[in-house]
Amino acid sequence: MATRIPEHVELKNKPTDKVVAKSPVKASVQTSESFRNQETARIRNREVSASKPSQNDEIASVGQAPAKQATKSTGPVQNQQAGHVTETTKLHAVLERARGKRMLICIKGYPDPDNIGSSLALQFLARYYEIYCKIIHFEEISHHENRALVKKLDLELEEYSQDTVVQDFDYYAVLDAQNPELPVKLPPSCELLVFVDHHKALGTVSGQFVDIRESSGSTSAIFAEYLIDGHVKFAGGSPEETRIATAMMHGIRTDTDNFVNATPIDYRASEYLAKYMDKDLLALISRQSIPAKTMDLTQIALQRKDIRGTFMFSGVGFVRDEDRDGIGQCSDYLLHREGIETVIVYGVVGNEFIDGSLRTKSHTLDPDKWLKDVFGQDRNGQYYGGGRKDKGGFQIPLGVFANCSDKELLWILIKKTIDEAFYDKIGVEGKSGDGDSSKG
Ligand SMILES: [Mn+2]
Repeated sequence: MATRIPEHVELKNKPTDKVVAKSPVKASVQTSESFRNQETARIRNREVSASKPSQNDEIASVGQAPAKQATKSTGPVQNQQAGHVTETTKLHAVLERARGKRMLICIKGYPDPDNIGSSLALQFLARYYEIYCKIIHFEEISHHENRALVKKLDLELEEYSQDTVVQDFDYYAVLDAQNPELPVKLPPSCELLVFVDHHKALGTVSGQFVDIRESSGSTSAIFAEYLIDGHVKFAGGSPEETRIATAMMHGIRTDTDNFVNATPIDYRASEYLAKYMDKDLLALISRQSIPAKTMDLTQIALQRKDIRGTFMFSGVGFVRDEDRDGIGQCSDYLLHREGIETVIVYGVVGNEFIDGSLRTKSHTLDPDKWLKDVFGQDRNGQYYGGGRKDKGGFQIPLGVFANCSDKELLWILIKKTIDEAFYDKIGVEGKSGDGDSSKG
């Protein structure tokens, strides 16, 4: 089980710190002077409408006074990061070349506020170039907050099914995901047009526009930058813009743990989005109660906790598919325990996968590397786990073991295997006990 990743595999991923420079952006983007001038002219033309709705006193306490004119040069943060304007220019050039075509925006994994917010932003930008977009997702929307987001914002997202027609799309986009591989086959002529993310990249990504920035706490913040710096901005006022801004703000908020892990680009984005979002709506979306199931799961996780030094492991057994997010919420909660730096909660979800969530406040543990070390890759070279700064997750298919008729026995087997992989990694010997084995 604990397939060790050979050192060289790990190294392969190391240089991705500088992905932006390395990614093979195939597109020969012509950032010609004429294009720039054109862009500047368009910005000037739009300034008036873009800065119209400044309800300045309404703007939340994001620190900086709101920019009075939405020109490219406003805001001290922006000046420090002048290089990013280039990315915005490239994106607009790529969209311009795809004018009038059809693009599928694919949400990989479970739809969450950040990938929903970014998808809406891309759809908004693409519409300016008359690119028809359809947003699809492959997994069910499982988190109660995310269901509320989609419902309250009345969003049109399509869950992929066999009836979904993907044949007539020229391009696709993947946002807020570590790689662009999709669970479905698109026609060979369908090209990756846009790939934007803030996680550590897995391998190299070949797309016409690739922007991977680990320096950002969220993908929505990167998209806000395209709105701020580009010539297609929110004009304010339309219900659609309000909805998009609200979703993006929610995405930034959740991905940065309520701004605890926010970076300058997240703050800058929030300052901009605050002008257009609906505060009441945001409050409504984020103030959902904790489902009873998650409470129950947390209780189980506490009962079964296994503390090893600063680590806490907990196997919660079989979990229904729709309660999957409870595992992550459990880990969040258990991390509050004094003396614990890293929490991993795992269970069998939907009798299909062993699904686990890692949370850490350790300064030295890198969740991405740690989980990849522990579980390795499958035959196709896909890692079973991964993560970012302070959190990670893993998913291991049960495969044929899903058919085991003795679930109790199966769980003992799973728990023993998983626990031993963890013990092996942290260098402790120990029996995988079922109850609280917190001996320190
Ligand atoms: Mn994200």
